Amino acid sequence: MKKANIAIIGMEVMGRSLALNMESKNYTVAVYNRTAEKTKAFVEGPARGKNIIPTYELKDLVDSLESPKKIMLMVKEGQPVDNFIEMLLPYLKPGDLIIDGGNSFFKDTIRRNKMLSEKGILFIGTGVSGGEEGALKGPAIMPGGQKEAYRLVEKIFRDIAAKAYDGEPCVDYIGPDGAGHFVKTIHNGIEYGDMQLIGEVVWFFKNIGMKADEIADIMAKWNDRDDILRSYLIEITADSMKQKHQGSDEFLVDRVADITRMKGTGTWTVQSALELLVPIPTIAAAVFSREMSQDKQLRLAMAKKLTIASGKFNGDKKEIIEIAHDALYIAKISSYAQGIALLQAASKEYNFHLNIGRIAKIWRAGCIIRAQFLDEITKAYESDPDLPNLLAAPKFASFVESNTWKLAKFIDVAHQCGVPVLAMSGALDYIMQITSPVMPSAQVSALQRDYFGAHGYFKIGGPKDPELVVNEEGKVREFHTEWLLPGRPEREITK
Ligand code: NBP
Repeated sequence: MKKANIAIIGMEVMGRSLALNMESKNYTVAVYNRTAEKTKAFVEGPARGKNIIPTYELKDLVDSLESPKKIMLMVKEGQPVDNFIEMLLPYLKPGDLIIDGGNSFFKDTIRRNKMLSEKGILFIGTGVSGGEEGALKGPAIMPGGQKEAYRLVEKIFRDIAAKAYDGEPCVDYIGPDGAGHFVKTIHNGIEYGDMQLIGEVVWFFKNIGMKADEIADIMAKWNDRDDILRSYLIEITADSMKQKHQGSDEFLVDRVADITRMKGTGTWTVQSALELLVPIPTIAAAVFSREMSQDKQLRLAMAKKLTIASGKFNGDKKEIIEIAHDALYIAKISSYAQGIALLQAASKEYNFHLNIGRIAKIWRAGCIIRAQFLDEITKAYESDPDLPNLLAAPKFASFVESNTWKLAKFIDVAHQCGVPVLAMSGALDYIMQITSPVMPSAQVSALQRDYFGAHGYFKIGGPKDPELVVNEEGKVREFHTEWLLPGRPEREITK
């Protein structure tokens, strides 16, 4: 019997779709699932007559494979991944490869990679983005692990990956051990930001009296424009807003509860940002907004206790729609700038050697954040790999410089109309903070910390000189005021 080229463990939507995708590209795929009925249903259903080999024992699964063995796990992240690795080990030889294609926590991937490397087993932790349809027709794939491990699956991954408009497969070697899963996590964090920003604009439109189909038309027009907002998420917003509630004339969106659930990746993005000291206010606002959305009972109760006064919109509707477009445009740049800054910090901390331009290329098709705009990010980092921040890329900087007032205006009008826009506000304040040579809030809090805790402070040259005061060797000088002593003398702290 012909040996299989690759095995997939986990016959839920992702595993099944990937198996069919691989088979359609002429690979023979062996499959296995903990619950045997799912394997059976798959091979007797959508996989019937295809080069897909069902197995019901892990030993049989491994035996059915050509060497070196390549086994891809598409199971729930966490303990199930460790369990399968443990159960597979007795059947594997040095040089064989395990691939974890689920949404695993990147630190687990680093740990698993180390443990398996010590046994000579290769390990790839890869992000696979695009949901069921992506997995079936072409996902964006973000593999991290040993380079020689990637070489074993490079052809398969390139064959099954989504193809961008220029024909390039949306897959590339990301970096060592946890790099792939980290990048997938931040991809999802950015996706949270995109979804929240669009949600805030849509809700604002609804609040100024627009109907769902009217909003759908605006979104469709924005998607047709040849600019930054043309993206899958705008496209599906337009499409889904038109959907009617079954059996009635109401729009489905007006009957869907305001509760957005989430899995791990958004939270992991924010946790990483906290750990690496990288501000990501828009993405964090998206996670916090989902948390608030889930506390429906609290919000229902609070609405009865407290009414926040809000005005009616009486401005020019056409004008505010244009302002909202550019506001969303800028907020999106800000949000991606935050996500990329986090990728860069992690790259340094974990030696991932991430190439931002190439990562943006992978995201151009197949995944949820796929968008034309990603091409601009690639171009920005190709022409200047040392960009201090995405916002500094000339194309984005010039737009942001002349249009940020629109984001401020949008936020102002939304607040006046009683529409919370946490992510939009985070996007604006991020731009304002990152371009402030002097952050007034920080000056005040530095002084407070020294007052109550003798924590010390640095100095700047003066009201018109924001540069730090340094000594002759170029080292930043640190000071403390003796707040409790008469005359409050200042002394320099030497360490
Ligand atoms: P699920 O995330 O729903 O996982 C189902 C699979 O995990 C089944 O094969 C199930 O076996 C197995 N499993 C579970 Br649950 N607990 C197990 C345990 N204790 N021991 C062994 N196996 C266990 O499937 P999915 O939605 O296809 O996603 C697969 C992976 O891909 C996940 O990590 C997910 O986060 C990631 N992902 C999903 C999507 C998506 O759109 N769904 C997109 C991108 C990435 P059973 O059948 O015996 O219960």
